[in-house]
Amino acid sequence: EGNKEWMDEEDLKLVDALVAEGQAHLLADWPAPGESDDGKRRLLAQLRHLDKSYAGGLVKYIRNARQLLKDSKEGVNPFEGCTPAVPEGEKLDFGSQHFRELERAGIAAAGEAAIVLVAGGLGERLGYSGIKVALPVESASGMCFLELYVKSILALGAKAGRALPLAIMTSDDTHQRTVDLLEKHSYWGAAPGQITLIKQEKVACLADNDARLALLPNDPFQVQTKPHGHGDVHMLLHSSGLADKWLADGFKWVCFFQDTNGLVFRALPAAIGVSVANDYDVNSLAVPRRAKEAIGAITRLTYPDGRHITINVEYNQLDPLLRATIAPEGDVNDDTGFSPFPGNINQLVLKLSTYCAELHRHGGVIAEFVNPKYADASKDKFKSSTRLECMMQDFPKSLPEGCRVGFTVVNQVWAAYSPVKNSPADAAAKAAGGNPSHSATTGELDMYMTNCKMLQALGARIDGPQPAEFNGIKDLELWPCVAWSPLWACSWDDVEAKVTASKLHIGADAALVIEAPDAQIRSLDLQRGALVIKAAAGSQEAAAAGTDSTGSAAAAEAGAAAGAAAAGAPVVVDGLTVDNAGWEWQPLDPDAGAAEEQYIRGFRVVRHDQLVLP
Ligand code: UGB
Repeated sequence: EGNKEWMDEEDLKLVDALVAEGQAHLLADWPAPGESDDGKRRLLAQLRHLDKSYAGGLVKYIRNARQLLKDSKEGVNPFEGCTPAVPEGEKLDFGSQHFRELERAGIAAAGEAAIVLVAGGLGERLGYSGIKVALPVESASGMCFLELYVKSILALGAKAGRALPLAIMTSDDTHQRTVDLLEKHSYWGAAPGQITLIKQEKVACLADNDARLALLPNDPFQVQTKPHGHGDVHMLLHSSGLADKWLADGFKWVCFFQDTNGLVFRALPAAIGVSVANDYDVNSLAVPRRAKEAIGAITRLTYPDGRHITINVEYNQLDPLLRATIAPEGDVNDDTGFSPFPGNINQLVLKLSTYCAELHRHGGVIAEFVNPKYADASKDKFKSSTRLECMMQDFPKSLPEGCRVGFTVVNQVWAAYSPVKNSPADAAAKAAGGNPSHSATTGELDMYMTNCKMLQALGARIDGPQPAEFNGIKDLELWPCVAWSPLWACSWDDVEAKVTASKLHIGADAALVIEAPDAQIRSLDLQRGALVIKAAAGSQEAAAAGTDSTGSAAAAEAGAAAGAAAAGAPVVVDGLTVDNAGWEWQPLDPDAGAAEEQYIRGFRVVRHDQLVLP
């Protein structure tokens, strides 16, 4: 009691409210005033911080937790009475005429889209010590994920003649390093204020079924905290005022995506096109999913009262739900080799007016859940403290009846979703079990495959792929290592306009990197080796003839032979044959040291020689 005398009014109010909510233990062992006062102030400051950073405050958090812990103990099934079914949605073939029409429509509408990246998670599963958005998407260009995303948004904005806003959700684990990365690269040319960082806070851990907050075992003046999940993004877009600002600024769509899918902007514009065509309030991008694969499943649920929603059901809940209802065999592949339930990839297109209205209704706190690890069957004790969590894809769960919720499946997984999530050991095990490894290895190889298949579909002659094995992941396909900046091409139409595909040949061992935004490839025989078309200040035409076999020194000659054009003119590759020693994707020697970025891929790129233009 003596300690209360030095507390200010705000502390007192919070302490009284917490004690009334069963949290007296937080202060029960406090020594008399004058002893450990710094520690006590530290705890009070933390409690105030936790109170402010949760919509409704700590008391609301504790009440929500108590109810969810009770439900969990009693085994309440969140899908009680629900009948699942395979939902109907738009299924697209990457690059088909229909896909390209939707992509065109989506790019036109992207001028009215705000973009949100959730990047508060650390790569613990991946075994990478840095922030994941700093990882190279692939080694040919070395472009990191954040650069790829920012440049994609710049490219879409340039088409619309408008700077598209990007919000990045960070956490204490990732915030400073994300700021540093952006500043180091001068935001890759984004306009001042175009990128906003919103930081999620951790939430208090819970020690028992009464939702008593857990103090750290070695510090009686600190509550243990853990991440609340990517669902925080909705609360933050509301509390920061960003969602409302975008609506007021005339934006119509808000698109969400996760941190390490280099292919996200290959499918997102078409998904925006689908949203426009169907006037969807919510549209989730999805890919074919193998039964039991550890990604959520888009499912149509019908409640006993006839209501129905189309929602993500996490993979560990889908199988028991199916067994208990329509399919005693559970989640199994059909004759397409995939589960009939498409896989959620957490790329969402939401109608901004509906989104903002919902945020005002519930503050952005959506569908929390708790997942305690119980010490025994009595479910009275936890093995370790737990906390409430939430997922961004659960947003539609609270939507009112009548909202239009759909999804868009891209039938070619390799063109839409290849995230970097798993450590080499986990990745190899997943691959051995017939599942996508979602590794740094496949994240890189799938970029090359997608780029090559796009060029091939447009009429280019692409050799390969070559069989490969890296990090114990067998049966990989190493396509020619083709990478380009989104500022060069961010759509099928861009690629078609900038490459005369019928006059392009790329050999199986070749690498091609296109950075120059206005580069044109009119005729290129990249027989062997590496070609880099750089975005140079004062670009010059590299209309080149003859054969390069001596590496970069030949570039000047090649340019000079064709007569270098005025500075600033686009690089035009016309009549160029390239044959040099190139780059080698060399499996790592397990006994030799390697950088983390190489280790998680299982290879290093040895750069023997290259031609650099201009
Ligand atoms: N993230 C945050 O920003 N904050 C957090 O507190 C946590 C994460 P994970 P997860 O695509 O394979 C999701 O950990 O949550 C960011 C879907 O729920 O990579 O296990 C983090 O930085 C699941 O349905 O994924 O699983 C990252 O950008 C399925 O679609 C993103 O949230 C699965 O992804 C995802 O975090 C999948």
